Amino acid sequence: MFRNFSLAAAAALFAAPALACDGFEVRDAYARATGAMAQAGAAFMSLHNTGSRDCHVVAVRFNAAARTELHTHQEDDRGVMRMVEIDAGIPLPAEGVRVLDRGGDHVMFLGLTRPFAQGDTIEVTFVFEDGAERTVPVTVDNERQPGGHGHSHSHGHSHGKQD
Ligand SMILES: [Cu+2]
Repeated sequence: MFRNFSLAAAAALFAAPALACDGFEVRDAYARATGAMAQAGAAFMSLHNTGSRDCHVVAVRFNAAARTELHTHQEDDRGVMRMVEIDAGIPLPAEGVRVLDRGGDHVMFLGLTRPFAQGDTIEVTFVFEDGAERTVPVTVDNERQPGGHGHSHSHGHSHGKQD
């Protein structure tokens, strides 16, 4: 139903931004420091688009890291799992869910300027294709075990992992 916008309708949209990612929600988010020196960290969560329009996460920002990237794991030609940046970002179709979990997709913080202390809340900003941004609180839980989904019951809803 959105394919046949009139120019007037499009202009109205720009005048009063109806953001494509109005339905964006982050659930069951936690972050942890990684590596021996804990100079890097990662965050895991499920990303939900509860809206009726597709949206697309193109970047993430965090103000206490030198760089923040969307990562996934890929197997290299020797069978070793390595982290790689997801250049294309994360598409979230209408009513879609994308689970970021250990060993798969994650938000990567490189060059932490302060340590991730257990129980801290950090603010992570998601940037969408249309320029809109959403900042969400993420709790630091360095003790969380892989695969734990807390209370979100989000098992089995991971879509579109890159291979
Ligand atoms: Cu990573």
